[in-house]
Amino acid sequence: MLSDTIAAISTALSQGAISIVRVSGNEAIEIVNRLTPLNLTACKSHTIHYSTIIDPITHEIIDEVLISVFKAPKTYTMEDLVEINTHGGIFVTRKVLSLCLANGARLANPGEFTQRAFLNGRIDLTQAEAVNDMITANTKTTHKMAVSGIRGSVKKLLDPLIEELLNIIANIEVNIDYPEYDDIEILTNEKLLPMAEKWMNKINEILKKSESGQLMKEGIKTAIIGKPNVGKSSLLNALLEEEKAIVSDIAGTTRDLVEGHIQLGSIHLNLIDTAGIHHTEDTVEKIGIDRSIKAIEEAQLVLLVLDGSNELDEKDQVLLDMTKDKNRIIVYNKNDLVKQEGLSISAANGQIDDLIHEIEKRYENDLISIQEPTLNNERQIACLYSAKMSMENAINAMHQGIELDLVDIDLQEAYTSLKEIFGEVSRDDLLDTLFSNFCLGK
Ligand SMILES: Nc1nc2c(ncn2[C@@H]2O[C@H](COP(=O)(O)OP(=O)(O)OP(=O)(O)O)[C@@H](O)[C@H]2O)c(=O)[nH]1
Ligand SMILES: [Mg+2]
Repeated sequence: MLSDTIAAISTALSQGAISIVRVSGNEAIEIVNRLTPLNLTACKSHTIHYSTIIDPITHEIIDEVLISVFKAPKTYTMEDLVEINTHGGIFVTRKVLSLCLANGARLANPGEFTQRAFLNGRIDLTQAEAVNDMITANTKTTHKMAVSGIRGSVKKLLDPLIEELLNIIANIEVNIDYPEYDDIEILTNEKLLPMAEKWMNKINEILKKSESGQLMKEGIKTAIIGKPNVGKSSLLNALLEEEKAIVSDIAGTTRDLVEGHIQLGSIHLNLIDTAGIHHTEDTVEKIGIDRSIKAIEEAQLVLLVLDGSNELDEKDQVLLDMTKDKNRIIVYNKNDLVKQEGLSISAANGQIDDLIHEIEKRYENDLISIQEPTLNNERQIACLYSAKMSMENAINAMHQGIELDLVDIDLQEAYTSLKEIFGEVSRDDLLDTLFSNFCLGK
């Protein structure tokens, strides 16, 4: 598969000042050479040349261009790579690409340039993923994570742990082959268990920070809940600073979930305004209420709104009970009418600063922990998690005095899971799916 030469438009396909057509593979230089009067084969690597692209059949000039020549192996893909900067018109860019394809290149799949960089060993899988993260990053936090990911932060983070794991495995294997300890129990208790437990602590720490990182990256699923008319939709609008949801003094105004996104400093909330929860015979309202209950279950943060201008009743109590185990913030709304003890706001008047401070305070630690290196996505976290599970099995086995060659199997599994993070033991179909999420030409 790597023997063919691929081509694609690497810039967005819309009108712009310039577009780039990228060609990579053994024949990249030769193919583009057929389209230009320059002698590209004689050009030095990492040089840029002003020239024209000419249709070799009609001899028509297609565009004046800049051609960059990068010779293997110091290129993005580690293959010969040519980039043609065309004028940024859709027609001309497509024409240049089609000439490349007519002269021996194959259209690249999404992400295939980066996939080649990975398959040719220039970057590991976490770095390849970070390339995509960089393209999709839209906040300071996601950008920062992408930069460190591209620079190999995950490898730096996990290399010492891989080393320590190998050390534990080596200790076991030496003792299986050349038992220096007569009593295996002494070896496990004095040497292996403390090493394994120390390792586990570090893994747990990384998992915790990585989960915080994910939360900051994906945004916190936040449900605004409460009985009808307490001001949930008013609160959504106040947070979004726009009139997104309908507000009225009729109980049961909101019947379906209304969503919005806000950025509070580095904290990103995915907000859902829900239908007021109460007992009703109205079929449509009932469906809305079922959705509200589901939204509460899925929420990572619940903003429970109470009407501070009225006595709490059993409907409020039901919601207080329903959410008691959730990560929740209780807010008394309508403090312009009556100000209650506790966190109080006036959603209708946009007086919600205290609530915003409370949210910021709650996620302060998550923000601090993402200043440190973490894993960068769910796939990596899942691999590390399975490494942790294998180590947990190994530790349990050691505690039970189970034979070391069996413990060794669990440890080998932990090692394989760690290697999988870097794509060193990945299945091809998994890799294909992963890279297919990339842009064309990347
Ligand atoms: N005085 C006062 N009234 C408010 C405040 N916030 C909301 N209201 C009023 O309360 C009523 C209900 O507001 P909504 O935001 O529609 O309440 P809701 O909780 O979304 O109601 P449902 O969608 O029916 O469940 C409206 O008349 C709002 O103007 C506030 O801070 N002070
Ligand atoms: Mg509403």
